[in-house]
Amino acid sequence: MTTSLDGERLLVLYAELLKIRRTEEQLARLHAAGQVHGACHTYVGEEAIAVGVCAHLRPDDAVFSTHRGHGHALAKGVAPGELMAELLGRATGVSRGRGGSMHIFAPEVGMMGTSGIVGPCILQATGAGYSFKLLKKDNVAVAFFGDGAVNNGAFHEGINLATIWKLPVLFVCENNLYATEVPFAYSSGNPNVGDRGPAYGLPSVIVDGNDVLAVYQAAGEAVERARSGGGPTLIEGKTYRTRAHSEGMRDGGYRSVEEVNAWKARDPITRLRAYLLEEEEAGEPELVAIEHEIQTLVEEAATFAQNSPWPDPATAATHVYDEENQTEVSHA
Ligand SMILES: Cc1ncc(C[n+]2csc(CCOP(=O)(O)OP(=O)(O)O)c2C)c(N)n1
Ligand SMILES: [Mg+2]
Repeated sequence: MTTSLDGERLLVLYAELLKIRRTEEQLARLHAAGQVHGACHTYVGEEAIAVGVCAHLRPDDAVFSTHRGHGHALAKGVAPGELMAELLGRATGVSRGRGGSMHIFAPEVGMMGTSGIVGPCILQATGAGYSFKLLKKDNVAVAFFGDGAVNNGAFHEGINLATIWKLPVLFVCENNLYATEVPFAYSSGNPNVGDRGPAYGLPSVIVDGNDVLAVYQAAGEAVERARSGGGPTLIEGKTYRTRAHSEGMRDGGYRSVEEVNAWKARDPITRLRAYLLEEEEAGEPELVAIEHEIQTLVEEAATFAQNSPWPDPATAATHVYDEENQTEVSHA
């Protein structure tokens, strides 16, 4: 690990990683208690990718995410309480309790949606990049996607268009080695998604996705290139999810305990913590204070979510159409 970031910025990254981890652990407990309605795919072990990329983004930059998108939403600025309330189906949820884990939308902070469909986020980010270019804005669009998306046609179509039109897009592949229980080694002849970039004429980089500083560095260069008209970048982060594919699912038979433990030993949060202490960027009391602060934030978020009202059944048909710009339609 190495960086030119100052101590203050490093502690922000540390707090962001912890915020995602503790929120996911809390959601897992709520799921086990039967309080989460619908699926819950946690991002535990992969936090460094969302944090390292989103640290460079502005609220008006657009993120398009996956089924494993809580970390992207939190890193982009969605409050833990609104995220948890959404998974609990409450009216205070970020999508007013209508969407759940895979419909997290918060356009006010540029969170343009988690999604239950694997692949389209690549095309949506390409489209957003195209609109930014047409509008002559210096915004960037980011697609986060898993290794399971890269043999979908969306990968080829989105990446090719973005490259030839030099669109301001970051294609961020979170290669956690499995698509549910299918090893990437089985579904691809080349273990490196990043190796595909040169075939498209697309700048590409492969990084240790469990090293937030390496991700931060690669994403910084990619965002700079995109904002200055240099076009897209493909970033492959090698990472690993240390919980089951989805909460409540079995987690055996397709990977070994030894493999899981080897990756747990490369935990992105533990590694940054050790780096901060070794490099004397922070002392133990400072880190413990941040850990308490995040613990409190997440506990309060859970209480907020659990105490929030259910949506009023009378409002079931609202938020379906654009209510602000409705015009009367005559059926005469
Ligand atoms: C188009 C499409 N095909 C199949 C599925 C079923 N499915 C849900 S998650 C998943 C695996 C995705 O793996 P990956 O993209 O590597 O993400 P990860 O779960 O590893 O984060 C699949 C195949 C889907 N949701 N959408
Ligand atoms: Mg995967």
